Amino acid sequence: MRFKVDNLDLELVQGDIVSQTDLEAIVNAANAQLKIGGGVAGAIHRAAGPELEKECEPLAPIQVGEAVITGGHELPNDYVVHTLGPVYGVDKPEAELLKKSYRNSLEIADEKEIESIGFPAISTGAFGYPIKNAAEVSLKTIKNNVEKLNNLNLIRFVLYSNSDFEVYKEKAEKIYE
Ligand code: AR6
Repeated sequence: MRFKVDNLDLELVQGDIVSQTDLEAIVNAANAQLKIGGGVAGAIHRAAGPELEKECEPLAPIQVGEAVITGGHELPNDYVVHTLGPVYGVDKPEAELLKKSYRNSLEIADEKEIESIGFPAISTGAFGYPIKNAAEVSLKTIKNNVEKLNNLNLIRFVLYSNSDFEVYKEKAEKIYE
């Protein structure tokens, strides 16, 4: 599923963030210490190999909403952007912090002249952010920041479950059409 936002393509797919072979960068829903962890972070570190954690070490800890960038190591992608989303019900205001995670991830990638990037649904797993609210915040943040981007021309949401994909699809149709 694809939407045109100015000169940028926004795609929604159901799949695994570590299998996006055509993207220059993928985003990690990281922990503050930038260690392996579970969910997306576990999958990314396992696929990238131990050199990723070594590269991350001097960059940690990161704050909620912050984003840092590393190489992709054994991943098919050149770069990984690591961002720490808010823990729902703990890090407040949640929506502002989630927006910050997306905005900072987009900015750091764009500054590196990256043209294509894939996002998981940050904070919606272990961090408990309700998927409907997270979909709305993330899709609107992208819409509101597109004009500031000089290099990115493809942003892909990679949703793990079919139900998350359906939620994103419904929200994106409202926000982008
Ligand atoms: N590809 C795409 N999406 C995935 C994948 C995958 N391989 N695996 C899970 N998801 P989470 P968070 C979905 O928990 O909520 C970690 O332990 C998942 O279904 O990875 O930001 C870190 O170490 C959910 O919708 O990230 C942190 O401590 C979404 O990705 C903490 O979890 C995010 O789930 C971060 O929690």
